[in-house]
Amino acid sequence: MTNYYLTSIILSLFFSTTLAAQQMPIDFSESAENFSVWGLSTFAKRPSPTDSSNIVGEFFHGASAAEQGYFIDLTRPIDLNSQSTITLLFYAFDPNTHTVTLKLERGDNGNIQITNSISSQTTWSTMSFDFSTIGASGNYNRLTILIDNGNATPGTFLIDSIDDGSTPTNPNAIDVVYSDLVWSDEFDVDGAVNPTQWHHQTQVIIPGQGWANGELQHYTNRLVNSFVENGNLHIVAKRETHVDQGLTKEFTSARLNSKFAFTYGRVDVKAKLPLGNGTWPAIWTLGKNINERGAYWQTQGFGTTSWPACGEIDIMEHGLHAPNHTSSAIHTTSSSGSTVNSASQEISDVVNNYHVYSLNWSPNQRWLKNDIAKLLNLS
Ligand SMILES: [Ca+2]
Repeated sequence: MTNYYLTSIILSLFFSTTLAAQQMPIDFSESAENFSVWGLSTFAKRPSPTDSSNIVGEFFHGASAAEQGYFIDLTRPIDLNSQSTITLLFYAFDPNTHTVTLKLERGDNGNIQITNSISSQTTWSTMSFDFSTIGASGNYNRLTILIDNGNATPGTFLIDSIDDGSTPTNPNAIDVVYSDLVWSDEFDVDGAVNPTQWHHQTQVIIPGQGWANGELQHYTNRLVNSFVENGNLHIVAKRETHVDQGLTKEFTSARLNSKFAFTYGRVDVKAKLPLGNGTWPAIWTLGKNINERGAYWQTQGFGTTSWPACGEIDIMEHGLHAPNHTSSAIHTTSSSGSTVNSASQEISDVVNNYHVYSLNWSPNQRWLKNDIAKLLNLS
């Protein structure tokens, strides 16, 4: 028999799936500062010929007049309303005059571009692109570079310090720190789980079969599977033959839904976890609108939306990876099941150590973290 302690919070949520990318200015010192290419172009990073400690971008223009170029998608858009000029450093190995086109795409307005010429053999030269000269404004999320556009002569060029004048922000900073306590359970009254705070979800969600994810257990509302003792919620998975709803299962456990829903805020859950084959403790959230049989908000008339359109934020799961690797994930219509929006991390002895597993969900961020490190942010 394994004892473990967990809670689950159900909340409403909305979703977007933009993964963290890169922000201006770009000096190629960060691993994410990579340009994507199309056509015959290639991109690489290398030391500057004039300063081996400075990493710069190497842009190769292929031997074809076919469409080719380079682009990078930005986490934080270029804002032409506050700064209209973008500068960069350009380096060529040959004495010829070259054109550099800076194109801004995926923005508030249509795509815009400025082309300038330069000859800069074996020296770094500053190029300036003033988008106010073409009356451009608004925010743009993609920066595209074309070198010698339409020219069939191959060449290798270096670029560094692409700068729109903005101040970089720490992409790992939590933008809103929530500190007003609005709901909690410290599990300080021994006995049954507080029914004003918690709903036992026991009705199988797939009639005649059971639960999703190949779960072998029945979830029950019996004290043997969930109870409060010595300041802890205990959720107990047991090997026992149990018949319910016409289904015979060889294991039992408990699944609790909070009777509290919210949009934005922070959830902290302090817990110890079980270890061993077959255990899969989870602290997770589902949209309040999920139309899942027997789920608390479904029984209250809010179930309108199927998974994954209802959204799901998994604060902590254990058992999907190596022992002591807890994971976090977000499921949306664009990525669910084996979602790409997941991360795992080894932490120390999840069985004997309490760790705090957290979600910090602001209008612009959804951070999933534990007391050791931040795991995943979808902005
Ligand atoms: Ca650099």
